[in-house]
Amino acid sequence: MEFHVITLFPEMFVALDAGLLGRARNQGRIVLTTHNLRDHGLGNYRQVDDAPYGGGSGMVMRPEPIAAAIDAVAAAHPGLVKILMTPQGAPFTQAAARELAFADGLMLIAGRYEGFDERVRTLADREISIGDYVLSGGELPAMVVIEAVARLVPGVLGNPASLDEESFADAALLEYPQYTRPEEFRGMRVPEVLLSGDHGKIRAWRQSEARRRTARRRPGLGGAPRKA
Ligand code: 9D3
Repeated sequence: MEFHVITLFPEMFVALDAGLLGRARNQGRIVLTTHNLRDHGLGNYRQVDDAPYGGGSGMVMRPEPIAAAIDAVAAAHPGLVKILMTPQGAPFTQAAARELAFADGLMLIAGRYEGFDERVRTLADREISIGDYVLSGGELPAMVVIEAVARLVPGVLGNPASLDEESFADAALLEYPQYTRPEEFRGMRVPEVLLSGDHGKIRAWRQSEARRRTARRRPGLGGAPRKA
């Protein structure tokens, strides 16, 4: 699967050299290419932003450089799903990641400043936000989408069994509590049931812990309504 990012800060994407994704890229399972929006900037100063019509503080991304960048990437790589990263987009979820994983490739458009000229929206297939908090640009959100989608590409994740577990888990409940060695840490013991070797009992304990935790922390996430 291919990921193409249009951005003013291509250097930020070195973060994706590390870990699972770095390995998948080395194996050729995924391709990540950044495209510098500045290359399509206007005039001697390669301008990509301008003051808002109607006044107000801050700068807005002009449409022409973005359109030129999108057209250049689309001409070289046909069939990419075009995604505008914007605080006004649809909230990004695991369900959205699963949908996007079917695409042959994604084009992610990351903005800076106070946002895009409204006409830029017509150039994208969809708009995504990663949540209701204010960031300085669309780069980190684009990386979040890339990581969530890439790990669903066959062969990228080391252990495909954990994919099954999570597709079922994210539908309904939070994870049950997990423990590893040592048996006692700072006075806190591993629950006795996990040391019992009784796999029926362990399964039942994990399910009830997952339900309890979900009801307390995320009422409405498949769990019972919150208790006082
Ligand atoms: C001061 C008005 N701001 C609205 C809350 C405008 C604004 C804030 C932040 C305009 C752009 C940005 C930069 N953010 C993104 O480009 C962005 C983002 C985010 O900030 N949070 C969650 N998801 C995303 S996707 C792109």
